[in-house]
Amino acid sequence: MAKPCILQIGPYPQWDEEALNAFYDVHRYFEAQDKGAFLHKLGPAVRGIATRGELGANRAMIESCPNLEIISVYGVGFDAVDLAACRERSIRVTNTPDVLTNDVADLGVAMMLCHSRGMIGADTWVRDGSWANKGLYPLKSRVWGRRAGVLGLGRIGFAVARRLKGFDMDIAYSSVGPKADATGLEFIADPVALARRSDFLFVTLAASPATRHIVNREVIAALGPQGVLINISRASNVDEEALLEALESGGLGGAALDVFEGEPKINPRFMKLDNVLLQPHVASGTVETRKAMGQLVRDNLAAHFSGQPLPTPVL
Ligand code: 8YV
Repeated sequence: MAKPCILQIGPYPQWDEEALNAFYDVHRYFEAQDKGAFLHKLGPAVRGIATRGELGANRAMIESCPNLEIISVYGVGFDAVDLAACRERSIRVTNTPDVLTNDVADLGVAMMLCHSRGMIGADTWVRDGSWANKGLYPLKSRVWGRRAGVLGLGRIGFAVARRLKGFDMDIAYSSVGPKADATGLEFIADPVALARRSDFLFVTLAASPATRHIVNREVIAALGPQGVLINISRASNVDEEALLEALESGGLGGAALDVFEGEPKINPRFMKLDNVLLQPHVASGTVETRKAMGQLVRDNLAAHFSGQPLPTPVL
């Protein structure tokens, strides 16, 4: 039987490319010079799309594949997939939850520590001879025992909170409602109130049109000149213009960010700030987790094309 035709939206690690190519007739969208012409020609043959969390699949792309059956997302976030377009044609959508939770939480907590203790600057202080020539590195702020807010207590938010308990932090959270199993965590529904009582505010909620700019000017002002915002979710959850203004004016103490509007081409204003820690969307970026994500992408495709239940369906 002919291999099903798959449209691959962005690159994967080599081990995933090889495994995908073994079972599918894979066409690399990201390498096409004229993407419109490429889709116009290939579209009718495409039965599946393999994409990444931040790349998704938009309506135009979905509409140019009239025989599309499934979109398999390498990532837990599926906000970049046009779900309405998928529902209209009963196109299945899958993601890769759970396997990345602990790595994403690890990076969020590492970003808090790195930012608060000035570890990047301290590394430079050693390398550029400042330690020998200028003396002691400037003192930084402690993390343990301080107040943390977790905006969005889903799988990743829970994993962050679990880790923060180990730093004896005073933890509160905001979510769609109070969670029965959030022992020891205070529920504060209003993001502004949550930010006001937080030294560190973690943004861990799944992005959707409803959460767009949930971290707005008011939330940022409530976090204040001593507060630090840590975003390991999606850029769309934060009003980036308001964030930049607050970071530039000192209205916000600092930010540690793994996600950006228009990434990977981020706003150059971030580069001029010394109160930010910038990461290139790597929260799930370990070999172990990425291998598990790639496997799950293929498991979902394999299940679909053999008529089995999907392991991790979104739609
Ligand atoms: C990316 C992510 O998919 O899980 C998500 O939603 O954004 C990430 O894991 C990853 O960077 C691969 O592109």
